[in-house]
Amino acid sequence: MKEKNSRKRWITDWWPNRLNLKILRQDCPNSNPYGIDYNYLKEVKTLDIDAVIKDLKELMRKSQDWWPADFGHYGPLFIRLAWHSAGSYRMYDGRGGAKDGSLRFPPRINWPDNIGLDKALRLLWPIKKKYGKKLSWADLIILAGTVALEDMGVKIYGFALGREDIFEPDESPDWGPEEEMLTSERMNEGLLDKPYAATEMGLIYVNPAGPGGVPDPKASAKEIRMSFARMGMNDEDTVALIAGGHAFGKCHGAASENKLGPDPSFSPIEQQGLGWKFKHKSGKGSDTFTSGFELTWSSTPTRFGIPYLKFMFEYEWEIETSPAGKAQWVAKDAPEIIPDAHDPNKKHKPRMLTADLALRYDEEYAKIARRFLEKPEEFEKAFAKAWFKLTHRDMGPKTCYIGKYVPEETSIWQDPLPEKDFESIEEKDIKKLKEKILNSGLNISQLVYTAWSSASTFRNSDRRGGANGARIRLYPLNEWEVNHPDKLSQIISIYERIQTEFNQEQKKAGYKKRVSIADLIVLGGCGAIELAAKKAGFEVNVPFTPGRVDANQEQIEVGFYKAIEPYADGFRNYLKYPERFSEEDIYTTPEYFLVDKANLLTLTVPETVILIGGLRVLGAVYKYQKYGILTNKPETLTNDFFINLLDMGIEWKAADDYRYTFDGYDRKSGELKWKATRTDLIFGHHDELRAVSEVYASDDAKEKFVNDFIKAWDKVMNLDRFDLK
Ligand code: HEB
Repeated sequence: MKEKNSRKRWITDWWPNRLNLKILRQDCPNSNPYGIDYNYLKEVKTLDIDAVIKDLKELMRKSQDWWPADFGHYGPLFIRLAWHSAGSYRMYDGRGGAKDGSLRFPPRINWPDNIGLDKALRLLWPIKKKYGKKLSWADLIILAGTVALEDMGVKIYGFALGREDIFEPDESPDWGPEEEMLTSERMNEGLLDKPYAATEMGLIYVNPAGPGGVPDPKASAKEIRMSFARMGMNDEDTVALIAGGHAFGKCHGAASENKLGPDPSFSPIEQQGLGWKFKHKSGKGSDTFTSGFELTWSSTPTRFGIPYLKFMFEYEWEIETSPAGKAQWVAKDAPEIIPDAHDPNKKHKPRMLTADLALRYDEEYAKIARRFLEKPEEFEKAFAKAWFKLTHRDMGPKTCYIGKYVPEETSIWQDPLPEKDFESIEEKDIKKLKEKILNSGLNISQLVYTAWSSASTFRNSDRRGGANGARIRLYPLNEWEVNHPDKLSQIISIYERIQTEFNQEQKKAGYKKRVSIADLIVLGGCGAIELAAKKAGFEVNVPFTPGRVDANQEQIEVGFYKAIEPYADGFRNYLKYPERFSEEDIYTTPEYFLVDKANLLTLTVPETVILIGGLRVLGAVYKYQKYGILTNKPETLTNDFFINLLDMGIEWKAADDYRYTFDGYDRKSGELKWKATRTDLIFGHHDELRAVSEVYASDDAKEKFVNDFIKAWDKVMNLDRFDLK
């Protein structure tokens, strides 16, 4: 069976090292059954959320025979569903998370950590069915978990709608190098490789049984701290989340894992997408296998409270083996005070996972946990707030939140911006300001590079960054190596001078129009491109939409922006560690990082090609080095990059030991003509990228090149303009 199914059929099976561009054509409009006119954000605004909440509360307490509810309440299962939907978020690339409902698809639906969540989704189906296009799975999953918390006694901090579903797997995240589930090859000297946050393949965060299955609570604490930090959670958030989450529900491990069927994708067709059929007695209710642990933490598993924390510190803990053979901890000398999930006449002792005991045996965690135990209101508040962050942190700025339960308060991780208390500049101001910028002594390369650097901090994965706010001028983005920290402040001070002049003029005249640095940075790029097009013989207008505001330093989440400093950016021909990638490992090559970045910028294959070709001839490359500037007329918007790249008169040779930089020689004269990196040459090497490059290198494409470049540029400049959408 295995052999038959492993037949090589796809191009990626035969040529696994070929750069895969698939992630640049995900979610194409024709895979969404609602069609291109469908606007989820508009639909969900008309949703009666209180009706959904009422339905959810009823559904949670109505046990279904096909999958009976533990303790008569599906709440704990729905909380775990929401947590596993949100919890795969990692801050380095903002991927994972809850915002698109991708938990419904492989790989996530098949992860061993998500066993049982296939059932949770099916339990919610009647509600999804009832509200159809007005309520996405992505929103429903988080709402279900949040309503479950409320129904079981948590005072909720807030909830926002606005997560739009995808209809195919999101293949953009690099989930790890391992070929087997529940293995780990991602740790180096005690640190997780970037961008991962989970310690093993197929886990949301850490192994519940301790690192590599070794039941050592202190070592588990270390893993938890590293792992949760990569989701942007500090110690207090982390303790609150774990103690709050495990106030509810139970672990399932009634019998040996040997009896567990395959995951949903590997399951037989008649199971209709449900996986992990458990061939032990009834296979459901008290005969369930989800994790292999068999325990309930709290004496009130469907009521929020502190029993979890109380028992943790009250009892001494002893290792035992679950019926499924996994190591877990039981409270020594404790009475049987824990209810059974299905038999009212049965009672159990308190039990814990190794990862739970991290909260007791790690000094820092224990301090927080003891404080929560003494001050339950503080605990509840911290939990509710951390839950809100967990479940909303990939949605972007508050302008993306919808519904009546959006909290008033603003959080730093929402990339807050000041209120716009002025009028935007108009056509005639734009013209004047553009001229001023072009006469300020800054050249085309600098203007384009700075605008691109500002706007391309955006990433669609968690909708953070972007040109609005002009964060690039604030710490720590102003110290990112790729942003030219030594030159950037001079450029910004020129913009500040222009800004002051304009705004003072306006003020004096009694007008309310103001211009932001954020707008000027983008405008400078647009003006420079118009000038470069003119030099190439084309009078064009580069669209510019004003209205951006400037963030202040207090609005910057410094730790986050420090952590996400880019180490590779093909659009600017930047690579921090050329020595670290290997041609053998496609997921570490500069060209892979380029595609990865293009995906975060929501670019298509043609847009990626055209932007590279344009940025290179404009000279907007890291440190304004020669790499990729395949033209004799730099700062002129020609299609020279493509013409010279595809020129058969040039022979390319590796110029360093890492094979990152290359020299292009004239075949006849042997003269060195060009310098380039892998992120340039990939456009001639890769068949699909070459096919698009050919279009733009053609004699009939000079004008098309200019127009298409401007269109793609405009798209990037406005990626974060949620205020306009
Ligand atoms: Fe949890 C459950 C682990 C965190 C919430 N968890 C569970 C389990 C396990 C775990 C193993 C069991 C599963 C079954 O079913 O069997 N967790 C864990 C870990 C961690 C966690 C390792 C890290 C440290 N959780 C968490 C959080 C939350 C949670 C954060 C939220 C907030 N969980 C939860 C719940 C549950 C669990 C609710 C129950 C479910 C039921 O009942 O169904």
